[in-house]
Amino acid sequence: MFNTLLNVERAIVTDIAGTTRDVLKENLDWDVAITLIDTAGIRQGEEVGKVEEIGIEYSKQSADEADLVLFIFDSSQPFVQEDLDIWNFIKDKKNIIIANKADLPLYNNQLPFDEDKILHISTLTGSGIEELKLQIKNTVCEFSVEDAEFITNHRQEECLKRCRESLVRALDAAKINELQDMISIDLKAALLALDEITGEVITDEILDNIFSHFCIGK
Ligand SMILES: Nc1nc2c(ncn2[C@@H]2O[C@H](COP(=O)(O)OP(=O)(O)OP(=O)(O)O)[C@@H](O)[C@H]2O)c(=O)[nH]1
Ligand SMILES: [Mg+2]
Repeated sequence: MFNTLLNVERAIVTDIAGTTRDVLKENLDWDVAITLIDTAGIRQGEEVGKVEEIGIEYSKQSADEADLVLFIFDSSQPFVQEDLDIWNFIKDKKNIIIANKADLPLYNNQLPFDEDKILHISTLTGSGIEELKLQIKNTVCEFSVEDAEFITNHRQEECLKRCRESLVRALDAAKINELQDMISIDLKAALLALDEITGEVITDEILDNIFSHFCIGK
């Protein structure tokens, strides 16, 4: 699924359970910026070794931190306790329920969610993938409206404008193959402008600005 969404063979795929161990992260630019993370499947048993166990721990952390979890199960196989445990672990997070391997005969499972919530797809044939991409994009767009922190004052607006100007300069410089050092000056200026909003650097100017707007008592 990771490879299909990225359109590139990035993750190793085999028919051996426990193939993915490390956390793989890639950025997608589908009009909105998305970081896609692939992690180890969460499972138990004697065959789970030390390395996979660490991978599973990372999986749980990643699921905890993610804004959206893609819950993928194999619709051609019985939905077992292990699947149910993973579902229970993520069900309170924003999620998309994906039944993969739609190219194979459907196993008649009792599932803990409504049939109309399931998106049937096949990474093999590509069926349902466009619909999945749309759902991911729509969910992410909802976040940006619901969860966005809006700029709250004129100083922040000025910082963002300066950031934009620096980025445009950097882009123009890159287009004419300007020296990297020159481009990086503008990129750094863009970062500094953002840092003034996030509070990572405090310049004298910010302090002057704050002091000119607020009366700070002794
Ligand atoms: N028939 C069919 N096989 C698929 C499909 N998607 C994946 N597979 C096969 O399922 C197997 C497991 O795929 P992986 O992508 O490695 O699965 P995973 O969930 O990442 O597995 P782990 O990394 O081991 O946790 C491979 O043999 C794939 O070729 C599909 O849509 N249809
Ligand atoms: Mg994998």
